[in-house]
Amino acid sequence: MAYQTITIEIEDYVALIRLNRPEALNALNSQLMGELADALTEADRNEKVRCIVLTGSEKAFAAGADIKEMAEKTFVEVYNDNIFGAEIDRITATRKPIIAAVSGYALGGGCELAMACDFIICSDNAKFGQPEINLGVIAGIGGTQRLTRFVGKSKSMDMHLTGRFMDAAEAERSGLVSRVVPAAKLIPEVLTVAKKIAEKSQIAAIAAKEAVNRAYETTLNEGILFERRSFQALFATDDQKEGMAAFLEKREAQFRDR
Ligand code: CO8
Repeated sequence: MAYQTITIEIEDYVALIRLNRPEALNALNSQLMGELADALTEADRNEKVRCIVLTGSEKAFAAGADIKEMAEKTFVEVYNDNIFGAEIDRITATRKPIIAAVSGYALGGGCELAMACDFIICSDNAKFGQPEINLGVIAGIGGTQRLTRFVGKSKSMDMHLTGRFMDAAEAERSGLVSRVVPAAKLIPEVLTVAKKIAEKSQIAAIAAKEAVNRAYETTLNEGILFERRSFQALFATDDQKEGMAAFLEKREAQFRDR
């Protein structure tokens, strides 16, 4: 499918999706969110894709929702359009692992989009923030909930109430990102991580993603039971037999997603 606001390259079972509105620092407008949701749905169905990397430019992952598109809207319009609601739900419904590779600004909806991915690797020039309060609004696609789960109440309140930015070191220290890498190496490093994930059993990768996400949706006991059932169910797969046999035979496993 031809997209105008994003680009996609698929290589070695990894889809690299780039937000591509450089004139607006990749601000998220309706077209971009629609195209991104479509691309992720497509990637989920594509057998040539086993892991997805979502990135922006060196200067900006995304500087937020498009303020020009939103500025004149009324309550009735944003309510009736459910602005970005359906798209972010489709994005988080993606079953295959998605890594956000963040360089530069990840602000407002940009920070929220990064947090809607499975984990974030950022470059040392990254800046995260929820500055919506400066515009007289608040986060609208999960920021108050997801940032709080990532970094805790105190830091989340600080970010949402002051609108200040968090640099890469603080983001790593507080658990918002899993790794920080030099800006020039961001994409190669993240692609290496993505290729490593792409080599795993796809069934186990999706089960791991579902189980970790359960930690945010349910009680500890329910989550542990969900994990236990998924673990047990994986013994019905050929990949479990192959993975364990390969270990015992001291060779690389050849997973076949069965
Ligand atoms: N929307 C639209 N255009 C933008 C945005 C944005 N969020 N951010 C930057 N741009 C545009 C600028 O207008 C400018 O365009 P032009 O050259 O035509 O004037 C171009 O990108 C370059 O930007 P700057 O000249 O401002 O670049 P600087 O390097 O000086 O500054 C900043 C970079 C600090 C990132 C600055 O651009 C900035 O503060 N941007 C806005 C950040 C922000 O407030 N983000 C939050 C937006 S609100 C939001 O995300 C709500 C989420 C809820 C989503 C659910 C409902 C939709």
